Amino acid sequence: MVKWTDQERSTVRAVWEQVNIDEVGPDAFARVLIVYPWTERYFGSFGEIFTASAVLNNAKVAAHGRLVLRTLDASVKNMDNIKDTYAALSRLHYEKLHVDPDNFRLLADCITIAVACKLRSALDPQVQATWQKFLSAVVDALGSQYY
Ligand code: HNI
Repeated sequence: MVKWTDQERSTVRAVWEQVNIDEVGPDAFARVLIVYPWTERYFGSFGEIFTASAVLNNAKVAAHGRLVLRTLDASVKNMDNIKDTYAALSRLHYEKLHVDPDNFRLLADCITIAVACKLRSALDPQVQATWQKFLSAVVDALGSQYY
């Protein structure tokens, strides 16, 4: 289990309070599809997502980005039990969606970049380090049911 200091807990909460899910979710998810185009292969049902502008204008991409970010709320509220919080989601991505777990880290990095674009100097290096420790715990939890 990941250990958190009080300072880390309050930093993660403070970052999360400033995250607008409706902006950061679509931005982060569009980034992962554009920057790492092989991730498009999992989203055959989303229609045309083969150019950057198609990705940025696709309503299903935006909706999925919001959905992914909303899911993060559960782990911000449950920092001592992130693994259990995501156990079912990990199984779904492994057994049904067959998502390569390396992609979780790529999306986590795109979430950090999207957050940085919004928070700017408030995401100073120390805050970024704590935020990325949190997302690493999420990434580990999402990979925890892969065998
Ligand atoms: Ni992911 C569906 C959460 C990363 C591919 N994903 C979901 C759902 C949630 C979710 C919630 C909806 C589940 C349901 O229908 O019950 N995904 C998350 C989270 C992360 C993540 C929290 C990382 C932070 N998913 C990824 C990545 C990929 C991915 C990196 C592939 C590159 N996810 C999918 C696919 C689906 C999905 C594919 C099904 C989409 C659909 O609607 O068809």
